[in-house]
Amino acid sequence: SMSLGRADITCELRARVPLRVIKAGDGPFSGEQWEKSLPSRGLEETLGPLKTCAVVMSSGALRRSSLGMEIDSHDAVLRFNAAPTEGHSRDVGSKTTLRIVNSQLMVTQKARFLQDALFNTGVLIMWDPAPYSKDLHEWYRNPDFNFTETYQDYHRLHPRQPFYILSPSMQWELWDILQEYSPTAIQPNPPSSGMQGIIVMLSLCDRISVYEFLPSHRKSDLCHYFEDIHNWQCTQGHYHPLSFEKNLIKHLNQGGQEDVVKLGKVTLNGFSQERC
Ligand code: NCC
Repeated sequence: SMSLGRADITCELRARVPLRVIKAGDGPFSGEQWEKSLPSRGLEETLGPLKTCAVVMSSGALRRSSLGMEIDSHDAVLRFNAAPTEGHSRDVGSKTTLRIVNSQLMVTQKARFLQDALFNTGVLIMWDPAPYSKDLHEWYRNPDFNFTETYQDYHRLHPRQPFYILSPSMQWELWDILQEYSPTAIQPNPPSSGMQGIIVMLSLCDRISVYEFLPSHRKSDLCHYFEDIHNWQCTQGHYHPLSFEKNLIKHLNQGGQEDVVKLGKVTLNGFSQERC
C-alpha cells in the first residue's frame, strides 16, 4: 500500500517492470523480415549511458511555459506520439532522442506516420494495448491495432532509424503495481504512453525530469500544447488509469512541490541510483 516509502516503490518497479523489447526470434517475431528490421542491440546499447533525461508530456499546460531551454539541457529527451517541436521549441525544446508511439496512431494515421518528418528523429519505440501479458503468439495473432504492416513499411522507408517494440508484458507488470498502490480498483486498461515512458527512462537514466505530468498552475482543459482541442479527460484520464499513474508519481517525486506548481516538473531517481 501507499505506506511503503518512495525508495521501496522504486525498487518494486525496478524488480518487477524490467525494460523489455521484442528481439528478432522472439516467438512469432521470427524470419527474415523481423531479423532485418528489429534492432539487434538493446536500447541501453543504442543510446549509451545517460545521466539526465527529460520526459516531455504532450499536455496543454506546456503552452507558454518557456521550458524549452531547460528541457534541451538534458542528455536525452523523450516525446510522445505526434507531439511536435517545430513552432513550439520555446516551450518544449527542440531535441528529440526518443519517441514513443502507440499502435493506434500507427494504424489509424498510417499515411501521416509514414510521411511526417517529425517521426524521423531519434529512436522510435512502439507499444500496443494488447490484453495478453505473456503470450506473444496470441498477441501477434490478435493485436489491439494490427501494426505489423505499418512497422515494416516504416522500416523500409527509414532502414537506419532504430525502431523498437515494447514487450506487452511491461504494461501489465506496471498495471499490477499501479493497482497495488491504489486504494480503489482501477480500470483494466494499460497505463498511458506517458507513464510507460517514465518507466523506460527510469531504466535508462540516472535522473529524470518529467514535465507536465503532474500539472502546473497552467493546468486547463487544453488537451495538447500543439492543438486547440479542449477536454479535461486528457489530463485527468478516461481510458488509461491516468489519475492513478499521477498519484504514484506524486508519491515518488523528489523535487519540491514548488517545482510542480511553477514548472509542472517532477524529479525522479533512475533505477540505477536506488540501493535496492
Ligand atoms: O495524448 P497523448 O496520449 O499522445 O499524450 C502523451 C502522454 O502525455 C500525457 N498527457 C497528455 C495530455 C495531457 N493533457 N495530460 C497528460 O498527462 C499522458 O501521459 C499521455 O500518455 C497515449 O497515451 O498514447 C495517448 O495517445 C492519444 C492518441 O492516441 C495519440 O496522441 C495519437 O494521436 C490518446 N487519444 C485518443 O485516443 C483520442 C490518449 O488518450 C492517450
